[in-house]
Amino acid sequence: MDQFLAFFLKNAKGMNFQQLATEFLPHYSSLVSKAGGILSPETLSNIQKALQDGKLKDVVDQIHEALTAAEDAPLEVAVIGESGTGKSSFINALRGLSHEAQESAKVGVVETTMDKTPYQHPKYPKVTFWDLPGTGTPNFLPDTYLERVGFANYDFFIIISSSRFSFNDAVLAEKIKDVGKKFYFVRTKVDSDLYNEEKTKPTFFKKERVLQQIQDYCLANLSEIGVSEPRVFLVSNFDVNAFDFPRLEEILLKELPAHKRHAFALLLPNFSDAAIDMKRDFLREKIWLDAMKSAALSFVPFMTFFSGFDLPKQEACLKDYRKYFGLDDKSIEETAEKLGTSVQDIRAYIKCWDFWSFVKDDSIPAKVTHCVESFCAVKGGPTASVIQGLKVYFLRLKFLNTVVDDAKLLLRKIETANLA
Ligand SMILES: Nc1nc2c(ncn2[C@@H]2O[C@H](COP(=O)(O)OP(=O)(O)O)[C@@H](O)[C@H]2O)c(=O)[nH]1
Ligand SMILES: [Mg+2]
Repeated sequence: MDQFLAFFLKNAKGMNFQQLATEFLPHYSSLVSKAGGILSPETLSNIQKALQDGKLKDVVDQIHEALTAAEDAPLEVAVIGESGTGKSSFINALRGLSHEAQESAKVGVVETTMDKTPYQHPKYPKVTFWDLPGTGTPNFLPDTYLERVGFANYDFFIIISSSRFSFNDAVLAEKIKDVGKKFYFVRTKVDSDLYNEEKTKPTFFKKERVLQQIQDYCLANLSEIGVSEPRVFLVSNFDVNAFDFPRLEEILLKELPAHKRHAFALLLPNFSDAAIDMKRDFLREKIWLDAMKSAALSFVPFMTFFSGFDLPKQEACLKDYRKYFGLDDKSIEETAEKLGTSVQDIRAYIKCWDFWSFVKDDSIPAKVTHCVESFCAVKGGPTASVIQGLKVYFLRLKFLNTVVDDAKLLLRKIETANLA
């Protein structure tokens, strides 16, 4: 990452725009998460063209627009399924809430209403999960259902079942496809299938075989009712780190439009190193794009970016990162309770607590100096805005890496406590 910034500064100053355009895409692709990045193919080609033409102001505008769109993007997820299949539990699992949490969707309540119910994500108010009326009720009218629930508002649909998918589910899937939206079949409660199988056939029980059977059965069931090439994910709402839950999250991310990925990536619960790394990749991309934007801006006449090294802004950024990784005050309190320990005890071994230790960190100015050395060699010294931009860049990377390490450390503690 740092090499490209140094390379960018040097070549922008030397006006080697062709070089910049050639190196930009391969570098960007190597940087982003395996689920894809924040920039759409269209934005990427616009940036490449602007670099080629030496129009650095256009580069700034393209990155700025993409980052703003990513930050403002609402995400609306529709969850459909018959009553009792685990819709509410699935929504709670994706929202990272325990089923007993106050703001959680009520579990085990028989549906009495035909209305759709919105559940806002507790940390990301722009993300809403919609518990839609079931397809199994006599009132289900496939021809008008999608209109009635306002299908155009949803980014994608999850169709849930805990046994066989119904004919109505298939009709609905077809209709969702016809209106150009994506849908995913989720088969819940595989934990209890496994439990029952093991209880009834202890000698022959093999977890993988049972899961394969459920998968085959779902696929046969869906093709029987007319869904072509269905994708089925086997999950337990009690364990989002197991079975197909992580794969489902990754595919949802991949298939979202670029500007919506950011919102979804941040809300993924922190239940595995892979989920933590995925989030880290999105935030790292954002840090890099911000740095690239401020670097480009420093070459635009009369536009010198000088919001400066604004400490409260940096402190707010660290706070956000802590929130994304479950290290904010409220989450730490909940984790302490889960671990049967105190907040002080957790604070003693995580490092992302002390903002001032980051500000005083000597390695950051050293990195900035190293990065501008090659740039200075071209002609003249770096402008103050370049130095400030790089300082922010290295500081935020340090925040991020520290928060990620802390999140993983805490995850290990939770895993150990669960095994004990
Ligand atoms: N074993 C198991 N039980 C589940 C799972 N998901 C939901 N349940 C249980 O199934 C019942 C119905 O769940 P709920 O989420 O209220 O379903 P809804 O009516 O579709 O919203 C509750 O008793 C849940 O605890 C799961 O993945 N595994
Ligand atoms: Mg429910």
